[in-house]
Amino acid sequence: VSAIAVRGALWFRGFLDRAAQERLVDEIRAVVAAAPLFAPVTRRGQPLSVRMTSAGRCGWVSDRKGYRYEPRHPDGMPWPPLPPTVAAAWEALSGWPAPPDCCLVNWYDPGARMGLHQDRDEADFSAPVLSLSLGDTGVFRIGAEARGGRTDRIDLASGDALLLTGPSRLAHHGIARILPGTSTLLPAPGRINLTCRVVG
Ligand code: MD3
Ligand code: FE
Repeated sequence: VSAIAVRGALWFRGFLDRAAQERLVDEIRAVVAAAPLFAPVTRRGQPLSVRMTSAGRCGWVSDRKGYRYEPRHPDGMPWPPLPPTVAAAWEALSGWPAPPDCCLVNWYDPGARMGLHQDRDEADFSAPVLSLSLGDTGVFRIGAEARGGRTDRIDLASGDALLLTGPSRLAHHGIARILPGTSTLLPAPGRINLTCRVVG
């Protein structure tokens, strides 16, 4: 597979073919059945517009106590195991000698977005982050490690993989909007993003 480099991030367009995308959707259905999507809120109680769950040894949560990785879902159950298609993508692309600790599942309805932020809740920034996109295209923006400044646009389509490695690992990034009607993979408009992280 060949990659396009954008600000040090490696973009693998169409990494998952349609059959693999369908298999992964089924695997995510099983994850969500075991660990339901929840609506995260900020410390101030403001809802994020995405809904989330996780798979793997730990999961990312945000609530009135703040945001952090936790070994259990907010409802108390352990997170389900990493889906096999996710584990295979990580082995193929990450170059990291161990599996990820967390696969965060973000569900975007057509109006959802994610503001520019950095991912800094992990112990070792030398470990890459891998993102897999399913369903409607997300307009992704990636900038520098420093706040402010310009950002570059990447339209993350269904089946695309993005590897955040090296200098891109601490880049500011976000999802500006979803482009509804750009994919037939899911039964309803929306987007799923999976991010695999080594939490430490
Ligand atoms: C760049 N998710 O969950 S994936 C997140 O599409 C997050 O749901 C977005 O940002 C989404 O934190 C973007 C691409 C991505 C993921 C992690 C990164 C880009 C990143 C970590 C560091 C730098
Ligand atoms: Fe992020």
